[in-house]
Amino acid sequence: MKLVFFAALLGLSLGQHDPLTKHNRTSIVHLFEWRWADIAAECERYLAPNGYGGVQISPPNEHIILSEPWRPWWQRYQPIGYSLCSRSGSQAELQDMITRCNNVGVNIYVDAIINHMCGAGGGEGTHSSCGSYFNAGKKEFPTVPYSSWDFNDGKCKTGSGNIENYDDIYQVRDCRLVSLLDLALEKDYVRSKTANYMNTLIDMGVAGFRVDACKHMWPGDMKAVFDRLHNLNTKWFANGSKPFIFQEVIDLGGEAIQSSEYFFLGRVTEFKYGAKLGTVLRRWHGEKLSYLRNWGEGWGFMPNDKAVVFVDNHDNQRGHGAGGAAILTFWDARLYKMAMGLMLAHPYGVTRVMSSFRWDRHFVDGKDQNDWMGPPSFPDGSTKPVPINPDTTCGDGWVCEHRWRQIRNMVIFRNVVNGQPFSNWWDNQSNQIAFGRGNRGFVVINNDDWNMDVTLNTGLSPGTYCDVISGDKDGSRCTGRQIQVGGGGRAHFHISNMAEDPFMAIHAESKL
Ligand code: AAO
Repeated sequence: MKLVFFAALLGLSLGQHDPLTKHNRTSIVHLFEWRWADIAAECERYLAPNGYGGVQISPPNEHIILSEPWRPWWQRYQPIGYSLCSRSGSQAELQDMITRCNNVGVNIYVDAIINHMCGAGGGEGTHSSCGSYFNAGKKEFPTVPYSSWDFNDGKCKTGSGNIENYDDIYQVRDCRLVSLLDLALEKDYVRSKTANYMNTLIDMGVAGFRVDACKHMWPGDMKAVFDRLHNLNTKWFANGSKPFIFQEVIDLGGEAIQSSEYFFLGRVTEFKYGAKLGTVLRRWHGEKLSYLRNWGEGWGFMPNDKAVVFVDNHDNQRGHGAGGAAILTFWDARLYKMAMGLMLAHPYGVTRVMSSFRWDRHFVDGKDQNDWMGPPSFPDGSTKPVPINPDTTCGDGWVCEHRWRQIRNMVIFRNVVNGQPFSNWWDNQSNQIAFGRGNRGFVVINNDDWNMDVTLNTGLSPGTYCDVISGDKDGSRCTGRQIQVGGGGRAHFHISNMAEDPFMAIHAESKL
């Protein structure tokens, strides 16, 4: 009896850690600021056929609309209410996207903002995405409705009302994050409103949530909200499935609040991962690829089964959040592809791929003056669609890293090697490394300033394999380089340090 009880408890907590991706697909892509109509099309025409497991979408709730600066991307992190019209589209378009993505086995994860509403200086009026009236000064959000009773200000003890010191956990959780009106999640009323919002989305068919700003909420309050969540819609998910929860907590070490406080609620974003990987690939501070032999928990990262990992995110690719200059992004394409290749080949964590838009970077004293710029838009501020070029890339300023051959093929690699152990490590004690995943896949990387010429144990069965970095397997031939694996699994690799992409990857399904 006791055993059954504990098993049930365990099942409950495990539920929220499982992304519930389908068809052995393993990675999530963040289609940052995409319109719902474009995501729906992308699920059908690209994500499902190329093995993506799910999409993190931008916040779907009603948000403030700002003119100074003009329509910044971050206006969507300032909720006005929980109606479902946003810069990405209407509620009908949202439902259509969820349905169409689910129908092709691609999950939708919602970026949920339950810590706060808009900034205290957000003004009064109807400048919100559904046109609802609000008054930030009076803390009135009639569509929810929230009033001044529902905010934390009484509890916050700083002079400014804002978080001033990240070493004081009371400030971090009871005061305003960059002046955003801080909801009193200890109140049953606020818990029920936020849970209702999330339940509406669950009932519409989403698979889970990226929960924003979790460091700024008490884990106990969050538990009270999550305990009210419905199981997933049985039209697409097994009976009794719990929503996947991954929490944004920035913990690079050295602060009072730690990621581990949130493990019991779901997975947590591992920000050390991208910061360290960027440092290693840039070869800063004497770091080398050969040190990645014990990458993962060996580097002081959180437990594998708690982590969501990524090379960059929508904040730190433009200097917000944490990670600083080490973070690799599409702007550093060559190193970025290597970092993505490494992440996707390595077994640690649930992997998230970033898909960005271009903006006019303009650095003054190391700070990008245009870090606020929103997605490609028409003069009226509405977001542009994502056009697809004949060569499968995206147009109009949409970067679509997830469509880059090297990244897309490594997403497939990760699916092919899913469940296989980290194996056959090799390094030259410098910046040339190789490793495999059991007998299903093998990667080789050269980030030294000289050529690589080695014969290695791949663990793969003998045969001819297409390198999926320089090309694809196309029927019975390779469009890029090919690798001969001999008896005993040995293969020769030559990688020039001048190669466009100085790394190679082969796997069981790239065999001719
Ligand atoms: C905008 C304006 C503000 C204005 C506000 C209200 O920029 O000037 O006051 O509106 O009118 C996004 C944007 C914000 C924007 C906001 C609302 O990034 O610029 O504010 O929308 O429109 C903290 C949080 C973390 C948060 C991150 C940006 O802990 O949760 O700041 N990320 C999420 C979202 C993000 C969003 C929000 C939250 C708000 O992903 O897009 O903001 O919904 C330390 C702390 C971190 C802290 C950072 C940055 O990090 O540890 O917890 O993140 O500071 O403040 C080293 C340290 C590292 C440290 C870092 C930076 O690397 O090791 O720990 O330095 O100091």
